[in-house]
Amino acid sequence: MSNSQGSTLQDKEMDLYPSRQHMEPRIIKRQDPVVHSEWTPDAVLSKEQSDFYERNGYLFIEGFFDGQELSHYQKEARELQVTARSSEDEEVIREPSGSEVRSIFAVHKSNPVFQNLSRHPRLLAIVEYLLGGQTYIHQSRINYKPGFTGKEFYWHSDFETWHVEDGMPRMRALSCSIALEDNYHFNGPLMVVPGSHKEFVSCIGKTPDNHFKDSLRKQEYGVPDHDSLTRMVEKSGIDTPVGKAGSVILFDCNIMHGSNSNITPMPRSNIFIVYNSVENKVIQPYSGQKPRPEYIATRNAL
Ligand code: 6CS
Ligand code: FE
Repeated sequence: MSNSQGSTLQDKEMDLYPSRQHMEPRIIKRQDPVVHSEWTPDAVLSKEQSDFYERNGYLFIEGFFDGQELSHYQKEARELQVTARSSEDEEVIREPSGSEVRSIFAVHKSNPVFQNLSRHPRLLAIVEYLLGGQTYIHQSRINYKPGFTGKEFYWHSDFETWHVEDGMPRMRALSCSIALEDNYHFNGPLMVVPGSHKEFVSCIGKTPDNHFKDSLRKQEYGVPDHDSLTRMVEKSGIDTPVGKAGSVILFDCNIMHGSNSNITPMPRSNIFIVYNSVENKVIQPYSGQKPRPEYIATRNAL
């Protein structure tokens, strides 16, 4: 493909995954690997784990953190929650109706404890294996999902948003969710559609300006149409990987996922860290709109 100057467009600049551009939803086949390394016997994941991630788009690891290390993260997150209640910082996102703290963004930058956690060698080794080399953090946050009032996250592919709104060219990123509380099937845990990471659902609707101001509280654009989601769930079902505090879920940037609200008394807080390959740094948003702020999507990495 050529641009107006007649020079060849780089792969990176071509929109391989157009979304929010057409009147009808469509399915685009994934054009990128899922596991970006060759498995060898000395790999940090077993062959079964690596194959499971490739096939299903996620991997659940029970008891990844425990003991004092875990208590340290839990205590720090609770303290941040208390401070955030009376904070005016833009990094603090509130529930859609009400003022409870929903998320705190960029904790890997603002907080030394979570900065250390984001560089945890055992975790990074797995991330680097899956993404095939050096990475940087595209986004981090604590999601609180408090008891009684925590609201849902509607179905979405993270990559759809990161591509359209942040300019992430390819599928070479993943999220790591670290449970700070025990996750049950009833307190609004992560739900994933296994295998959905191999198809990109191109969504309808044009992104409103400054969409992030609403979408982080309640996402309404960049969500799949009912028919596509129904087809995906009929084909593969829904998994809810749950376990004790300290468990970790790694999930591919394009897996279809969401979570229900939490009307139980048990909060369900977790830390999300999004790693992206240094070979997949963001360019201008594919929507042609203004990029989102640095605390939501890193543009000045390393
Ligand atoms: O905006 C983001 O980057 C993330 N948050 C939401 C609610 N949807 C897309 C993505 O996971
Ligand atoms: Fe998400």
